[in-house]
Amino acid sequence: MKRLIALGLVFEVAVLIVGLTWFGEVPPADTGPAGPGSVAAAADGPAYRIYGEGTGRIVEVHLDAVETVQDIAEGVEYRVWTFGGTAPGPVIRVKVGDTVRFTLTNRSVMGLAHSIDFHAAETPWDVNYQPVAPGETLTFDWVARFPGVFMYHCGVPPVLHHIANGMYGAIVVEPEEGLAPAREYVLVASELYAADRAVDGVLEGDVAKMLAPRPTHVVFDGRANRYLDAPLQARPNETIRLWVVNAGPTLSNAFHVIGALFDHVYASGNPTTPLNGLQTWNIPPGDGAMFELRIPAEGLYPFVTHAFAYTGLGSVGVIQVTESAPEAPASYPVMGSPFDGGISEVVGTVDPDNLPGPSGPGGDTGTGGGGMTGPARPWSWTWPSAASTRARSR
Ligand SMILES: [Cu+2]
Repeated sequence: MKRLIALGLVFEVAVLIVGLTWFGEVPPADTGPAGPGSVAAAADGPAYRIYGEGTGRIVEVHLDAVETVQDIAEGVEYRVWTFGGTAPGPVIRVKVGDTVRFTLTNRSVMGLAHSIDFHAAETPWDVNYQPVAPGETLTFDWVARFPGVFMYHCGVPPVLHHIANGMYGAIVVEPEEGLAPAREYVLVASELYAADRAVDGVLEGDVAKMLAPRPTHVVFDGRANRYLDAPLQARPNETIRLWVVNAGPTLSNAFHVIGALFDHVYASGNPTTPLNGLQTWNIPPGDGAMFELRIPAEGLYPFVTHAFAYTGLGSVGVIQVTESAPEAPASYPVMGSPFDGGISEVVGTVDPDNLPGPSGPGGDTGTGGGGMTGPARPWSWTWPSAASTRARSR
């Protein structure tokens, strides 16, 4: 009899459990579309994305595609193809739910078609990521639905040439509710493939080296050892947040800080994907990651790609931890300079009055590989904000 009662109790408990499971509260689905701006919250954490048309806040972003000359190393002038006159292009910052009203104007002086591809966007490639002819403008809207740090780049074939020559940048999409305050920097890793000989003091891209791949420079923010010469600063024990994009075009970046560990690494920079206590994180070309670290002691902490065949080609910078570091910015610009980690507003836009005319025939039409090496170009000008106009002796 006792056994029967015990069995009955077990049965009732089992029914109760099944009932609770069956009729209990179902966590919100995170795999399907819902109403405008709805949040796909994980059962026990923040949203990794939103659906719908966002908050309605519109952020206008206008980039000009233009070729110019940039110092990619001490005394090395290189013909960069750019968004906004710099390689990388400006650091863009928006929030989840923002509508990015994007305009691309192609001010190519080499007669090249250019295009845009935002890794942060969901938008049809066959409509919005298509080549834009010189002199033409393309505008489209997209909603930032995923937080993180994302590459943007030109996608005109051969894409290898357009990315290798500098047509990329980073966009940070912060969660709508923001993140805890931190000292933030945005870094874009890439490699360059300069020809052996300069034309009129300027090196152009070498397609054979791109294909090998045999980079001549591996850099953060468009210049070898940029932050060795001008270290990123931070104070002891404050949270340093590094948003890092690897533009490639081909190499991975084994991101590592010498003398420190990462408190957290967020794949693709998505704040809902934390990993704790890591030493090195590999960022493939076309991806990004966000790193948070707190360094207790004053000193110099180099950040490198730990793929050491490439480190010496310029892929090293320094975080200088010092009590005397200036206070971290309270906010960061929507369009930030790529040459200081995105902390100051980008200065100026491409001035059409300073642009020379088209270079005539021989440019890359977007379907072939021309226009990168060959005879001297019939123009001579530099983007006003270029770090230097120093000519390379040859
Ligand atoms: Cu392009």
